Amino acid sequence: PFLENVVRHESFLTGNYDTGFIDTTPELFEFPVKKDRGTKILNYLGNVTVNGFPGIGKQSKPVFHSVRKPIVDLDVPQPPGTKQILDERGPEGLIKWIKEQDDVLLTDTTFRDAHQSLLATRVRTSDIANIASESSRLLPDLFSFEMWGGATFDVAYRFLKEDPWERLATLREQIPNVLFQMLFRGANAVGYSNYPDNVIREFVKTAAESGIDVFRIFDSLNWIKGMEVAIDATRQAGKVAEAALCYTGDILDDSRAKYTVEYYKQMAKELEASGAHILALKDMAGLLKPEAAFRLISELKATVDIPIHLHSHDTSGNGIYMYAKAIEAGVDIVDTALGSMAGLTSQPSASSLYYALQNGKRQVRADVNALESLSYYWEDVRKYYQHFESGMISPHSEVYVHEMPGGQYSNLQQQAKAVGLGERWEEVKEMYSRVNMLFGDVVKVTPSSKVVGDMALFMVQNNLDEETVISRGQAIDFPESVIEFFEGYIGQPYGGFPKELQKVILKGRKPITVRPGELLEDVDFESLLEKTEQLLEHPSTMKDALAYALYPKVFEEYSAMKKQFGNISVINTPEFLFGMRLGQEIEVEIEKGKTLIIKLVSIGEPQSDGTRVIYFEMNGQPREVIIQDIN
Ligand code: 3PY
Ligand code: ZN
Repeated sequence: PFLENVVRHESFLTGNYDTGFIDTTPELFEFPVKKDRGTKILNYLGNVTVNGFPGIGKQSKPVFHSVRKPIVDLDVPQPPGTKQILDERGPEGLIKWIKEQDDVLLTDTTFRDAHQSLLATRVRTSDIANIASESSRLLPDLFSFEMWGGATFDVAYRFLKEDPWERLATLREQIPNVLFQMLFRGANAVGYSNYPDNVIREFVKTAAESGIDVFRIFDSLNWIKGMEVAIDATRQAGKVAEAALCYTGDILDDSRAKYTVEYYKQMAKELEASGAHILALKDMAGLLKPEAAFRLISELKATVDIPIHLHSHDTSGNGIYMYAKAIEAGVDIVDTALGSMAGLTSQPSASSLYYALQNGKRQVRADVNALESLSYYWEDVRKYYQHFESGMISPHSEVYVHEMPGGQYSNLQQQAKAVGLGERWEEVKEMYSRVNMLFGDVVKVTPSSKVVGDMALFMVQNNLDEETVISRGQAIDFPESVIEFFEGYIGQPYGGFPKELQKVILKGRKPITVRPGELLEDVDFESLLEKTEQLLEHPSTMKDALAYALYPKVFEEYSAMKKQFGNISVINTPEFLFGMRLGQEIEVEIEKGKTLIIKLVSIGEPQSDGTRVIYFEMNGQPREVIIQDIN
């Protein structure tokens, strides 16, 4: 294309050029962008077939049978649900409605926390979108679908190479009747450290405009100051601010005196006063025991006037028993997942809870056959992601000792393997609980849980114990996240930092005690928009700018990948993760009504430069791509 540009250039044609011609005519370097979506897709398929998918590697492709989907008449409009209540009556009207319900309401987490906790967050938009219309018709009685936020935002760009905003738009179109809920990490947004206030405000505003109704807002240290900006932004957007108390320790254990019923009641009062519409009790690790749940929910109901929404993980196997006690105590809403995506590090199962409460005083309002039929779909889809399973196959009551959040378990395990500690996983878990005590018994949830995890890996790897960390600490380079934590950049822990350890870790640096958002400069969205436009090579939006503001490097890699392979979210998951078998023929719908029929014909021998030619047929025509074999 460069030579073509030169010979077609006006200066060249008129002979009016000198040796500076190339330097002074940058347009020579603007090559026409090949809009060949088909070739890009073939490049992706060739690549993944030869080199495997990150985190899975090169595997022979499993045989997947077609997924079971419930038969639902999609021409019949969706029955109205909670979304209509919010849109017609506003947050206050919705709250009033919740309080009037006798039954316990459900949030279904299958689209977010369930796969974050079981499958390292890897479930792709296409697999959720494929069942969204059916879900909206079969589960119109839900309080909400938790379907966005937490780790899904980051993982979409980082590993799935797809745009999480498109997920939101696609699902919103298909599910117009049930509230959409997201998990928002307060001043950490959907990232791992505090961001400037204008990023938090703009994120909430844009997410609200794009379809999120309920923002579950928490702070990883239960520091209310870290939640206030997000609560305010949610209220300003006219949406539902669900502010969370993160539960840790054991209120009934006198030897764990730091986090008491009084502590949680006080925090609940403050959150109600700061404008929360709903109070969430976020039991991110599944530490809340049944009797403790009865006691805490009873006390919280007597303390605040707003509805209470309970979130938990079933790691110990006690989830249903615990929920039943919380429901007896009057909790308004609980989080469950569809059966095949429930249990273990995920949420308790909706259908199990249904049967547990059947014919009792307070029941689950849902069509249990609908729950079961959707569960079959997920049982089949889950198999695609088998390589991201944690290996946990039965309840782990040891969670009460290590206190690791459900969403962290499989992620920290991957991290341990990556640094060569796969064989010492038991030690890492034990160290995790020791680090917690070393740090002064902190709330552990993203990102504070990541800090504890990083420190645990670091100590196991370097054979350090609590004593040597302090005595030899001056000579130790601690992990970056640990330094940031002790500097106060993810907030202030309840009871303060352990002073001696803080000194050793900071080595003379001064910690902050104010809200990081007060010190961080606002970002300039204009310049971020320019930047993302350059990266994507097409007009960009506030959504792109927000993603770039949160994780610039991840967004750069995502844009580079998009340029190379185009929109790969249209490829079905089996081929996306495992590539194609020789002779296999697949369909890829690149846009509505436009389908490519792709056949893998043969894979050439590796050349001396490490490349291979991959021979395909696309819509009957022979096509070749050249792939670098990195094995
Ligand atoms: C997240 O922040 O992603 C969580 O799921 C915390 O529990
Ligand atoms: Zn959770």
